[in-house]
Amino acid sequence: MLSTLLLCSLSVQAGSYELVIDEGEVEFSDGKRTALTINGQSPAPELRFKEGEEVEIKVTNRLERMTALHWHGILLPYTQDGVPGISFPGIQPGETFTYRFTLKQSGTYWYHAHADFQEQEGLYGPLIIEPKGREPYRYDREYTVLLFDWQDEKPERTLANLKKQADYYNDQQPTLGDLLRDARRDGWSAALKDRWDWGDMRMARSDIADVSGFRFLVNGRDTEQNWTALFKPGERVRLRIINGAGMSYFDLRIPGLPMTVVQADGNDVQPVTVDQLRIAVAETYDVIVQPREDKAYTLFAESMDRRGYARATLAPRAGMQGEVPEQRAPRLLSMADMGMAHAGMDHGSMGGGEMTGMDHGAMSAMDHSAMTGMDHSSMAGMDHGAMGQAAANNPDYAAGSGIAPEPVDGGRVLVYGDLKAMRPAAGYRAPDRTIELKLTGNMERYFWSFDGVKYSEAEPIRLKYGERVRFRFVNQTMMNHPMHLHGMWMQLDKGNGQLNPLKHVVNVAPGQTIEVDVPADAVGEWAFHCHLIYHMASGMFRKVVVEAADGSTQPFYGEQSFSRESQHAQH
Ligand SMILES: [Cu+2]
Repeated sequence: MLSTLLLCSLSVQAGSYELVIDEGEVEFSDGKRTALTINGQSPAPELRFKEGEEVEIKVTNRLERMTALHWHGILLPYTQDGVPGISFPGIQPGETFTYRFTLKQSGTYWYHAHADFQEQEGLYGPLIIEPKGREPYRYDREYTVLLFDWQDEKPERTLANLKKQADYYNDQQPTLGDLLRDARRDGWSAALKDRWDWGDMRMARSDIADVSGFRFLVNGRDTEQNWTALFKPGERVRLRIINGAGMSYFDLRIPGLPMTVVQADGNDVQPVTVDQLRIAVAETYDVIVQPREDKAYTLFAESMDRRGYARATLAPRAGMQGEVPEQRAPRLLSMADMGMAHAGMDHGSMGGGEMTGMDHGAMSAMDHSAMTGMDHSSMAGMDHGAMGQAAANNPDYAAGSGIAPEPVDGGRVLVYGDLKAMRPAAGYRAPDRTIELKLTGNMERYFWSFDGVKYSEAEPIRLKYGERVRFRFVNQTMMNHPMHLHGMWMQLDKGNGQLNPLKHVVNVAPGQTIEVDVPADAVGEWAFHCHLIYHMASGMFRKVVVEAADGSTQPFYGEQSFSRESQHAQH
C-alpha cells in the first residue's frame, strides 16, 4: 500500500521553467553582437525533463514585438505547440504565456522561436527528456552539441536581398574561366550543353545553399572560441547533436573517432557506427564515441556548401587542441545529381537552343508547370516518376539522405537507410491513402511552395483522426528541403517496414522523392513546413488539420488546459 502511494506520488513529477525573452548580447572571438536571448543568453538554456512529467513553462515576452516558442518534435496538445496563427495568437509584448503539457516521449530535442525570424536572431536551445526506463546503450558522460549559423545581417534584410536577386549570396557561380576549363576538358559541345541545361533551369549549379555569410557555432561558440568537452581516455561519451541552424546543413565528423549513432530525432535506433554524418536543419542525432588516447580530437562540422565550418574539441584537459582538417572544395550539382541524366533525355542530339531527341518512351504524364523557370516551349516536360527513379539509381541518392557527403579516407557515411528503429512501431500497417506533395519554388522571385501554391493562398491539408496517411514528397527544386511536421511522427520509409524510424524532420534532396507514413493520432491544427527559415517565410508551409470523426479539432485525450496570463513586465 505504502509503496503504491509512493509510486503514484513519484509519477506526477513536475518540471517547470520560467523563461524571459529579451534583447541581449552574444560574444564571439571578434566581439559582441546584439541578439535575442532567453534568460539573458543565446543559445537559450538547456531544458531538462523526465518522461511522463507534467511540464509547465512560463514564457515572458520583453520584446516590443510578438513572440512564440515552439517545442520541436514534442507530442502535445496543439494549443501548446507555439505556432502563432495556428496553435495560439502568440505572446504579445509584456505578456506571459504558460505552456502546459505532459511528456509522452524521451530523447534529444530542441526549442526555438516560431515568430518571424527570431530563431535566426538567437532564440534556440536544447530540450532533453530523460527516459523512464533504462536506455539500451551505456555511456559515462554526455554533452549537448548544438549547431547554429549566426548572421550579422538582419534576417529581414537577407530575405529582401534574396527576393531582389535569388543568387545574391552565391559567390560560387561558374565563371567564363570555368567554361574554358570545362571546354578544354570535356569539349565545347559538352561544356556549352551543360551551361544551357543549367541556364534553362534558371538556377546556378552551386545552389546547394542559397544564403551565405554565416558564422558557424557549437553551443554558441565560434571556431576560434573552440567549445571544448572533457573526457577521460576510454570513457564512452554521448554527444547529443542538434542542428539548430536556420539555413545550414552540416557534414560532421571527428577524425580518429568512429561515431555510433544510437538515436535519430529523439528516437532510439539500432546502433550503427559511421565516420561521418550529414545533419539536416532541425534534425538531431545522438552518437556515442570512445576516445581512448590521451589527446585532443576535433569535432569538425563543415557546412554542406563548404563555405565554412563549426568546430569543437573533445580533450582530456582544457586548453588542448586537435588538428583541424582542411575544408573540402564546394561540390557543384551535376545534372546527374538532379536525377536528369538518366531521365531519358538524349543530350547528344540537342542543338540550336531546342531540346530535341528526347526519349519519349521513358517519359509520360508530363507535368512540369511547377518546375522552376523552365522554358516550357523547348523542354517537352519531365516525367517526375522517371526523375525519382533516376534519383534512386544515382549512387548518391541511393546513399539516402540526399547528396551524401564525400567519404573521407574511405570512411563510412550515415545514410537514411541505416536508420532502423530499436523497437518496431506500434500499429504499423499499410497506409489508408497517399498524398503527394511537390516541393516547388521559383528562384528568380524567391518564393518556395508546395504544389506551386504559397501558404498564403493554400487550403489546409485535412486528415481524419486515426487514419494513416502516406506523404510522398517530390522535390522538383535544386535545393534540399528539411520537411518538418508538428505534433505527429513521420515514419521514414526506406524499406525497413515496422522498423522505419520515427522522424520529426525528413530531408528531401534535390530531385529526390521520399515517402513517409503519418499516423494521424493527434487531433488539432498543426504546422507542416520546410524548416529552412527563408523557405518557410516565403511560402513553403501548410496547415494540417486533424479532425475527429465528428469533425471536431479539439484534443479529447490527455490534453492539459492552458492559461493565459497577461501582465506588464517592467522594462
Ligand atoms: Cu525548403
